[in-house]
Amino acid sequence: MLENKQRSYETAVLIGVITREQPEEKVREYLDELEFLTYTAGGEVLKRFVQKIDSPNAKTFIGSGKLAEVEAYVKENEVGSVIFDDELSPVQQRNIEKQLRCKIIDRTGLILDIFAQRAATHYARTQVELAQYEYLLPRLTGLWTHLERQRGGIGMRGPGETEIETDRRIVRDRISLLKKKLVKIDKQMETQRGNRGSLVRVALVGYTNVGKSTLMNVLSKSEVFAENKLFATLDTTVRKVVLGNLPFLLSDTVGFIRKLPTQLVESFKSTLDEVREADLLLHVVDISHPSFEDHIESVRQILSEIGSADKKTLMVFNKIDLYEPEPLEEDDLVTERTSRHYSIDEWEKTWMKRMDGDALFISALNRENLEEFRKRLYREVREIHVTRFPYNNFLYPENLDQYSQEEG
Ligand SMILES: Nc1nc2c(ncn2[C@@H]2O[C@H](COP(=O)(O)OP(=O)(O)OP(=O)(O)O)[C@@H](O)[C@H]2O)c(=O)[nH]1
Ligand SMILES: [Mg+2]
Repeated sequence: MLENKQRSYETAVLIGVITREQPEEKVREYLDELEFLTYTAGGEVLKRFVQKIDSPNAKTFIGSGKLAEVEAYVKENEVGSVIFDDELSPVQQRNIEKQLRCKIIDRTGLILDIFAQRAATHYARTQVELAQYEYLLPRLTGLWTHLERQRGGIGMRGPGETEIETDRRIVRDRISLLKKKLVKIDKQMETQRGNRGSLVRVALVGYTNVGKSTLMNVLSKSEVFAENKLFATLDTTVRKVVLGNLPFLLSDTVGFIRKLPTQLVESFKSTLDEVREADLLLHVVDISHPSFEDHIESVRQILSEIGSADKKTLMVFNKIDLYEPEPLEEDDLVTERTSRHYSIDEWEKTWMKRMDGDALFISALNRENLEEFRKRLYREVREIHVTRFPYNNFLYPENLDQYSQEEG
């Protein structure tokens, strides 16, 4: 479970539920994201099952009729895993597993699995391993009760309980060992960050796959790994960037996602410290994504969880090259015109207007509007820089243009 192994391709079905809080349209978007996560984890989705329920069934999450339907499909198509968009309780997971006889994975488990696959450095691996064990611990009881029932109580109860206690103890020991290891690495990282002096620090934050690493590469002319899968970046990369002759540090870090497992937020403490200690955040948004407003909300929520909600932030709306409003014919009087039909100009006049020039629209890939973005970033960094080094204020002109004129 804790190995960083390459998976071979695997078949999966997805399960989502429509409730009062999650209307059908939202569920469709959530399942789109879950399918992307599954693909990132090395799976192929054969089918989606959606059920409308008032509240989840305590024993099996979805109703028994729906579960029977899933069961028939799983048997017929030799499905490898059934993936739920919502978090399952250990009891639900066990019951469903017993009936379907294949792997049952929930959203948290899937995200942890991707993190495990992607963790490349010792540090990231330690962080993910800790999160995985914390996810596993409450589920150990469940696993054992399940076996106990299968084998019958008599004669099993004694050793059974000992065994589960032993398992739990091993996991707890491992957790505390990993925590100690992380404290040690965190200290080293802290020292490293301390050694960087008082240069202005800028951090790229945003939902996963929005183009943070691509923007980092464009700005710093470096080669950070970027690809069209989720969580391409797990480790933080820090680069020194010079705009005009103004130097600052830019960091690229792990992407956020809706319902990012709390175990991960905690164990990625040091990675997220980079964000916490930044002077300025660049919140990158994929404006071509239909749920980009929800993504902004998820990111803001995580930022406030790590105590960084009030930081100075520039909103960078990326992928404008891909942005396409939904078409609406002029003679179509039936369809209501919603934000899905907005052009980028119209978007700029919505709540984005209140951001007072703190919203920028770019394409990192096609290098569109990058000059404007650089200038805005320069102004922002300069402002922080001159409060820190007032005596060499004169070195940095108010406008980045003055450099290009000199250079030109
Ligand atoms: N069309 C288009 N694609 C872009 C743009 N910027 C980035 N991409 C693509 O979007 C995908 C994700 O880019 P990354 O830079 O890896 O995104 P990230 O935010 O670092 O993602 P994680 O590290 O996974 O959180 C890649 O396939 C990029 O080529 C853009 O402006 N336009
Ligand atoms: Mg990245």
